Amino acid sequence: MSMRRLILCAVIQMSLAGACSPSQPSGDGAAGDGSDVVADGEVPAGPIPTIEGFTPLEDHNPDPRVVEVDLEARSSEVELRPGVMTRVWAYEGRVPGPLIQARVGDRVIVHFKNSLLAPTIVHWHGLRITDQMDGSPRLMHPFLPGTTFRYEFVVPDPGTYWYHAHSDSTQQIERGLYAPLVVHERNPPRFDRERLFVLDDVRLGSDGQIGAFNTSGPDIGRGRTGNVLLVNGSSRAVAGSTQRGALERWRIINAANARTMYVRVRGGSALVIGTDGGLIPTPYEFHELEVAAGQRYDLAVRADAAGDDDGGAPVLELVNNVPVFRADGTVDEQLFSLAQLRYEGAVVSRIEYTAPRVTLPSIEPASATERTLLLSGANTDAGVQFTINGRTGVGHHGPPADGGMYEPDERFVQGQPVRITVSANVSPEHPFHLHGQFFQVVERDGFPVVDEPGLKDVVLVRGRGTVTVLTYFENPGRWMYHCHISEHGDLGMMGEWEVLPAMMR
Ligand SMILES: [Cu+2]
Repeated sequence: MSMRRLILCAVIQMSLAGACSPSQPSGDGAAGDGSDVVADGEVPAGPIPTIEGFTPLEDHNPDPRVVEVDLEARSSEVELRPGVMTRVWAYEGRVPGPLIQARVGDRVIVHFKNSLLAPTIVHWHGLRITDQMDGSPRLMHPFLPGTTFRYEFVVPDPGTYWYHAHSDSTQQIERGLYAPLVVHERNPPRFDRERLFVLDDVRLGSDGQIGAFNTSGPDIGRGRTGNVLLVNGSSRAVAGSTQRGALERWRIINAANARTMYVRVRGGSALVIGTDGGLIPTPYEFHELEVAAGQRYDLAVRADAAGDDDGGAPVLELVNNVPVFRADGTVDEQLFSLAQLRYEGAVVSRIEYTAPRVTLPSIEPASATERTLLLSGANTDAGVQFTINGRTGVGHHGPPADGGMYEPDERFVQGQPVRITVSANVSPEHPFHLHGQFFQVVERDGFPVVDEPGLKDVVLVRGRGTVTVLTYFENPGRWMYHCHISEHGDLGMMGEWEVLPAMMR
């Protein structure tokens, strides 16, 4: 049984005490159709948890198993900084765009309309859906201005995801085309409150507008970093309240073009309970959590500050450390508050968090195929070109003009374990993203990794180091892999693998 199915089975067995068997491919051959998650005719679970401060996009389908929404990309003005209106490109005119939420196994239908003046395409980051709905510009032309497209897919895995533009990502994500997507567990763990923090940084000029995009220099080498940190679309920290003893679920999404976030929780205690691929069986403590561009983490946060020695009420706080690298080689902390929640009163009943009892498979199958990827780049006559194994990825703007298809770099068979070792010899770091699959981080620099549990779809390749991930390629289809620093991906640090359905083996 595959990695992910083991997890789903365990979760289901814990929550529903039902039997679980491996899923069968759906009629269209797509994996992740949810058939192993929710049986037909099953009584829907209770209400979906409310995520504080987010109003989900309106679901206008009465079927409780279908979420059907309208989504428009358009130019808009929003208040990223207090008192300053910034021209953005945004889903439904908001930054971040509206929350789309569903329950695992639900069918999601998105009536998308492009009201921008540029082509765009929406990618559902992390969802293991069919490749025809993935929003890959290698498979499908971005939608022209004024056109519509009907996305339809079944969400197979509970977790914290996001959706964003995948054409000219450097500009389109920076201009605001990103939004959260949450797939709730069938029977979610209990919390007193749920919150969501979508992190970003944006570069604003003195006029409050998004500055010009450079085609060379540090913006390309390191990726574009902003001068304003945003949390949920504002430079101001989220303000609110909590209660002493409360247990909260915080979902964190890094939507920045390039910046790695280093988040901490103060005035309470926190555990990592989930990664890109959903809840993990082994929650862990942290002082500072590295969240690379594209990654997500779920935290269980307990409002248990020791007290109020100075006479004031304590505050539960989410902060981001933006390290300052000094010329003498030292690194200073620079802490920015992302959320400040005042303690007000106390909870009556204290909820304990229990992780799902899941068993991950061996992460070292003897049969695993080995592959290596070298992320690199060089200055050429055509400007900076990034490469993977010497190839500059193409297809950011759509399939070939002659109506054909690009060839994938390699074909694998569904269920085939593959160890992928990624290294880089250019730029300080690369968040490596694989579409349509999850993987486990198994080694860094040749040594086993013990502190990065859980399933991921983005892993940070640091400096000149190497990282090895193991995937089982469970989802057939054609899947992009690329650096999630938009500037690198857009300039060629991208490729594509095809996963053939197991029945074709
Ligand atoms: Cu990169």
